[in-house]
Amino acid sequence: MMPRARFFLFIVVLALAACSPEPSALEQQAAQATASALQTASAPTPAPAPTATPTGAEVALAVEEADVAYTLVTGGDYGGLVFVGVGGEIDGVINPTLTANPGDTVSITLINGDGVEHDLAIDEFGVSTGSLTELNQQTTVTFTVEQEGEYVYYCTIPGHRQAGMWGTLRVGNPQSQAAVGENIVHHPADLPPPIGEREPQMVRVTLTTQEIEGQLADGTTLTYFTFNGTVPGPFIRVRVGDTVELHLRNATGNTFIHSIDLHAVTGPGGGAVFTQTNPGEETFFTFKALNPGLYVYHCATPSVAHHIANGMYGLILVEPEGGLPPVDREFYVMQGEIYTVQPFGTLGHLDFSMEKMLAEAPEYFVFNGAAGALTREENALRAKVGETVRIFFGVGGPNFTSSFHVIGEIFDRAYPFASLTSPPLTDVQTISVPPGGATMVEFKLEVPGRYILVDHALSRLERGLAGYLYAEGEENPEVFSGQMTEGSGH
Ligand SMILES: [Cu+2]
Repeated sequence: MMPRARFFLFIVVLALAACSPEPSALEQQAAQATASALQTASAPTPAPAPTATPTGAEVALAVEEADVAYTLVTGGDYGGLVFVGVGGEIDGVINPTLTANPGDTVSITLINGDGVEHDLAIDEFGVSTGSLTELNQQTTVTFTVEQEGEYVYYCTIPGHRQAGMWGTLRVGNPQSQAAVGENIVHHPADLPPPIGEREPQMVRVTLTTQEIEGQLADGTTLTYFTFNGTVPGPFIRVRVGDTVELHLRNATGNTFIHSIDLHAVTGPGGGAVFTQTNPGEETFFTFKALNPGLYVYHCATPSVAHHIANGMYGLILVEPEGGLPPVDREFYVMQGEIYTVQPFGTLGHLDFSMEKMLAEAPEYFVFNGAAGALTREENALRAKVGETVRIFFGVGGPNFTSSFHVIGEIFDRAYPFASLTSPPLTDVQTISVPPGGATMVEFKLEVPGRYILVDHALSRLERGLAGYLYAEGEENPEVFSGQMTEGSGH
């Protein structure tokens, strides 16, 4: 269950909740702010509260009854888009981590320290201070925390959170909630070598569907459905004219029926009609690969979107006669969404949410199965300056189109919809890839450094969707140079 505040109140404080014997500059500023607030009596617009407007006595009671009380000032002496702690252990700390125990009543007083419009919200508790627009204006929110976890407090004014106005409210010892699962990330460099020149032949492919408690994020697990234990499943590579005998095993001990629909197949259901497979059983069918291209495959057992969202997708490449032009590096990346009952960032085992899937409101977006999977040292894409790179990119979905982009690079060649028999587009920044679709992009690395794979619908970056491509080699100042200043970097 999502943690919920039992209640919250909007109040203007009459006194500072946090004090130390020697008042700091920030505390003095806060005291002035209090006086100012009393003089002008300019109470901020209250958000809907479960109770009537509190009286002065109720306000005093709420602060007094708070088990923990914190004061934050926006910007303050430090300037910039940050919260700064006032008083006690957080005095002067930028975006301090606030702590509380489960069951505590927490009060947070927010002071406008820079005269710029700000607020403070914590989504999981329904907490919002409302806008503070004037210098020294202040307000206090009081709420109760129940479930252990780490929650983000932030300013909801557009751009402010991204610029740094956020911090953590830690309730209890959330690490005790952390869960460890299996690594389900398909390594982006793990794909078979090119086929190139050969005659068509018979190819046997065996896939095993596995239901796995896998690592979705640090401390967070999910019951994945997979082909061969990874997301995406194996990269299947055949040649046009090949006849493929595809075997599907559903691992013993699984709970669900699984199947496979390959978009490279000509025939009803793409194979799904022959492969609805019970746990512990095996099915097979054969198909002739008539059309070259890069195709998505996925489980096609109802609810199909559920099976896809939980990880059941992959790519099959049908090489054209003579193969693809040679490149130095090939990579395999797929995008998907994950729908969980618990909000993004919750530790522990997360449950699949049918409701959020039907509403198309995912909590996570992932490349190769897990939040930030391809930003990790062990999974990042790696190449050298001077090399040509090819990315086979597909969208499992089930629902969201990707605006695939590599920050800092331009696709020299992009194959829209992964049509490999049409001439590629050249010099492309971003390519649209629909669910159940794919693309092939190629580029040469001219400049060393870290490039970032994204969906340029960049809100998804904050829900786990990013990958790194490292290019090693000599600097190339003719193409790219500049002076690094403090705070720059990407
Ligand atoms: Cu399935």
